[in-house]
Amino acid sequence: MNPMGEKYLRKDSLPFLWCPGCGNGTILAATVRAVDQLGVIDDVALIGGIGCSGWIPVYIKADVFHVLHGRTMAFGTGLKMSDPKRKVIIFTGDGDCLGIGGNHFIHAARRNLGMTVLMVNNQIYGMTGGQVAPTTPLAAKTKTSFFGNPEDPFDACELAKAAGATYVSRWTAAHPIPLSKTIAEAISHEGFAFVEIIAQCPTQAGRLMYGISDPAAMLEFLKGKTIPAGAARNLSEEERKGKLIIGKLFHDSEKTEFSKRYYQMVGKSEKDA
Ligand SMILES: Cc1ncc(C[n+]2csc(CCOP(=O)(O)OP(=O)(O)O)c2C)c(N)n1
Ligand code: SF4
Ligand SMILES: [Mg+2]
Repeated sequence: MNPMGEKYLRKDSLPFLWCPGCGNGTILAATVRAVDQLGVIDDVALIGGIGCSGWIPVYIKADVFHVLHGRTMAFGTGLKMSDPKRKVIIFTGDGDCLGIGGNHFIHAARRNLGMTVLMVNNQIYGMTGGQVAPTTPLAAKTKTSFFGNPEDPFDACELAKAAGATYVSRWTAAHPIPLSKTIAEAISHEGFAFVEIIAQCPTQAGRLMYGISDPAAMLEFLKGKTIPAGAARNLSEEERKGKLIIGKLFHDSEKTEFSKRYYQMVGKSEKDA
């Protein structure tokens, strides 16, 4: 095992439950590198929802909570408000975050609550067998949209920004190095930081939607759909259609983080929390 694995993985929880070539392993590695670079492993609280992606924190030696489906941000809110010094990092699937957990998500963003939300977007409900998700592309075939998905998907980054998130970024599992740097930046951001990570799910999304079950081919496919945010600014709406705009999309470092604002208003120091 490599030194990072030795240092941070719960070896008694291995092997990973993920399918071979799943993007969640890359996201776990990118998170561990970010936490190691910042030297904050003792300050983090890692919260995972229900779904394949919700298992990412379970393998990391830290304070970890594996909570109800869609309730990561509800748990994170309680945790942050009672212990504002904690660096709360949330691992949530696209279904977990935008489907059942959609309401918690928009309100945590609206409050600019200090947490890092890593939303793994594999465009499908992976763990339960490939049902349509709020991120499933229009016309895509899944187990529950056999004739094609009649719904338009959410743009999670636009939603986060509109709701009040103060740091918004999008990468894919095919960009592990910038992803790790972004996660470090998001953890260092005081307010609500949202990182959407487009990840390959060869078993469900790959097979059902794209007819690609090879993880490497799926990664190449996703990479081919990306455009860096800077370059995308010069493209027309038509040229951007169907593309994934990657990079930092929004950053406001001025707005006061919620727990700080709350403790100031009630005249208490957050140290008394
Ligand atoms: C209250 C509740 N409703 C439904 C489920 C069943 N369920 C488990 S995971 C999941 C969806 C997982 O999809 P996503 O959040 O995108 O995570 P992924 O597995 O794709 O990483 C569902 C519907 C549940 N566990 N609890
Ligand atoms: S079903 Fe998809 S997301 Fe879940 S472990 Fe398998 S490849 Fe990964
Ligand atoms: Mg999913």
